Amino acid sequence: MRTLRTKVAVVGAGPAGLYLSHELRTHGVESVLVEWCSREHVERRVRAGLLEEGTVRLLRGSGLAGRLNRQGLVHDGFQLRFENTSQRISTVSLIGEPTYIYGQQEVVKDLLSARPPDDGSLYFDARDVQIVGITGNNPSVAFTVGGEQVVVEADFIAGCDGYHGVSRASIPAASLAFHSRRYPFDWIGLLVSAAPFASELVYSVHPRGFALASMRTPEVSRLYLQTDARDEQSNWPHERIWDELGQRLYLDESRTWERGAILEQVRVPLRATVAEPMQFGRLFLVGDAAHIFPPTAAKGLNVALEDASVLAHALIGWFRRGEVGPLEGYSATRLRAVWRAQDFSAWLTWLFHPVADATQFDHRRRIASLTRLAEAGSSAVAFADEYVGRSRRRPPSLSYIHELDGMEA
Ligand code: RFL
Ligand code: PHB
Repeated sequence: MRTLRTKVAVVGAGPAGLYLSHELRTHGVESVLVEWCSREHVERRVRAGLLEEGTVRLLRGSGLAGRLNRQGLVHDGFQLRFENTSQRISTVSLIGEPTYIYGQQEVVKDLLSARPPDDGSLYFDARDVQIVGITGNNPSVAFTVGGEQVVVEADFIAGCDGYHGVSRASIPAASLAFHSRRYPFDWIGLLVSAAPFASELVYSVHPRGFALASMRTPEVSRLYLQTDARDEQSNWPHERIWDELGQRLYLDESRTWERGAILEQVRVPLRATVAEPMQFGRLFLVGDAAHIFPPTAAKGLNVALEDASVLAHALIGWFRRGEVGPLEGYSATRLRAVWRAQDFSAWLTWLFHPVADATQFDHRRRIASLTRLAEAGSSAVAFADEYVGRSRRRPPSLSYIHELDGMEA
């Protein structure tokens, strides 16, 4: 058995864990990262693609954006299609901020290549990962790798191990509120070797269901299609997916659309979860380990990196300057941002996805809401603020009424 000692043990080498340990190392705080998959798997996992301005700023500020600056696609806005029309919503015109397209696995590759090679602080292929002693001052992460038992003792543990990880499960159920909502639809997601459907993202709301035409590079498309959660995947042969995408994207019959080879196909259940609080003893939950968003508003990766940045700087403050406040405030600070993003994601999910038993009333109301967004008024400005994530970066400015006494009836 091998025992190591570090300041922060990080569980999970997704974007949150990798970014957290990168920031810690840059500021002189050592950490050890433990991941149960292989490096190749982690680098190849295709997931998010849309980065908010705040995320790009974080990556630039950490010296991680060389390739992102060269290869990332900057989008001033997107198309919103409904009722056979296409409206352009320009977030740059509305609030002065673009969004960026750059694959999550590229962010992961950039984070991995920024690490010093083989310095012994990163373990892939870890088995039987366990978190021990989070209520004491010496928590640890135990695992086996290549048949050897390893124990990493630390001052703190960062649980960055996603929705299915061990971190959240290590917190006693009585100390954690776990909120969840399963939406009644899934997405079928395709990664396709073909030029993007349009130069910007197309969100399309059709009575047959929602479709999204996104992209990864000028040569690779990312396409999504709403399906009922109970609908068997075997009901969706490729031909039907392509036909349905064409109809839902209001594809002009005169236009030929390069279908391209399907490189990967996934089924994404739409769900939302929040674990409250995001800290228990010496364990902090970060990213998908603490919260999942339905992918509609593309918040998961952006909020995960924001969590990692806030926690990194709270830990740096603790180790370098003895600051207690930011670490104690981590959970409350992040939950405010998390619920804000959940609220927007839920609202957008219901707006974009017709349910199976929708009535004409529901349909007309949905069109009225979409029209309001397309009108470039205050609704569109508020929408753009949430879509690019700017609203989460503003400090809260509510004037709370703490006392009900003395209020007029
Ligand atoms: P991750 O990426 O899940 O990483 C967790 C890591 O922990 C490892 N792990 C363990 N390691 C050790 N021991 C254990 N017991 C472990 N259990 C798990 C895992 O192998 C993995 O390496 O979580 P993280 O870092 O918090 O990052 C979150 C993002 O991955 C996620 O929120 C986004 O992908 C969500 N998402 C999107 N977010 C956006 O901001 N913009 C988007 O455009 C966007 N599109 C999407 C998405 C998610 C999607 N899917 C597949 C759910 C589109 C889709 C289709
Ligand atoms: C994606 O490209 O994966 C993507 C883009 C925008 C979204 C959701 C997913 O709103």
